[in-house]
Amino acid sequence: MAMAVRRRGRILLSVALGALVFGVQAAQAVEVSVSAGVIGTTPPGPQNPVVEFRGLAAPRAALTVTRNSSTVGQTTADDAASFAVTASDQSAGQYEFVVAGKDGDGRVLTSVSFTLNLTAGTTTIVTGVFLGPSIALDKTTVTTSESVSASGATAPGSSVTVTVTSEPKTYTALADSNGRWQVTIKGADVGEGSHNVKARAIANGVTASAFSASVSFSVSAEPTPAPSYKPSDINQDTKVNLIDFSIMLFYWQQRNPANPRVDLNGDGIVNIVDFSILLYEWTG
Ligand SMILES: [Ca+2]
Ligand SMILES: [Ca+2]
Repeated sequence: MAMAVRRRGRILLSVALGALVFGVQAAQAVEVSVSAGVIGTTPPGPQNPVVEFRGLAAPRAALTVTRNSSTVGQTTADDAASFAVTASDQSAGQYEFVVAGKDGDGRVLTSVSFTLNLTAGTTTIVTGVFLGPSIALDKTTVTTSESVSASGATAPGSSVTVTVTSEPKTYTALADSNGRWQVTIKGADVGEGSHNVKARAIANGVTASAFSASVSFSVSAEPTPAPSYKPSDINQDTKVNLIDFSIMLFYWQQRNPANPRVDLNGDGIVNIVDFSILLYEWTG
């Protein structure tokens, strides 16, 4: 593949020496392949090697490139989430580069890292860099009748797959023109327990992002409503019958009975008034 590169005011016709494949060391050890062209230079000389990272993040994402943990480049992605950032002030050698970023709302995008062996006088272009989507949940605990909303940002138009890894269950969404995506996870669909959620995006049908961070929520059983009993159902077996009547007799004419439920009208004494209420609610 022949390509022209403008560098230091000259146009150099250069030849990519073939697509090299670098493994991406994302936080979740995701394998995302990217291709990089190593461009030959003329004339050879002791010039510093140059490395450029090109890819996608989220619209207006703030991006930082570190080389062995020192910041060597910063840029802001455009409205289409594209970015390109170059590091040139290094001597030849092997370095770990990390491309990190935050979306337009300041939420963390998953960084991607590359270990590159740079040769003097060369330009290495790493393409297809795609930071993982940002992700957040609107709740961390729900019942089986409730839902959790997972949302975040990535490249506009991307297809986003959200996986509840603990179930497993997947949901899909399309990132809108602002890169925002959202899915609703029903508690009943994933069941009771603790669940982990992560997302990844595919742009243009081919370029896969790193995985997002993993976030978690838990689903609990719907609380059972307290059963209601008629006041005369003294033993609370849902019936008003001879059993309740016999309990009442046990406390007959007592003031402030040890079992306060027997004093149906709450007037401090168990008597004929309570008995008439019991008869009124009699179920047999
Ligand atoms: Ca009863
Ligand atoms: Ca009474």
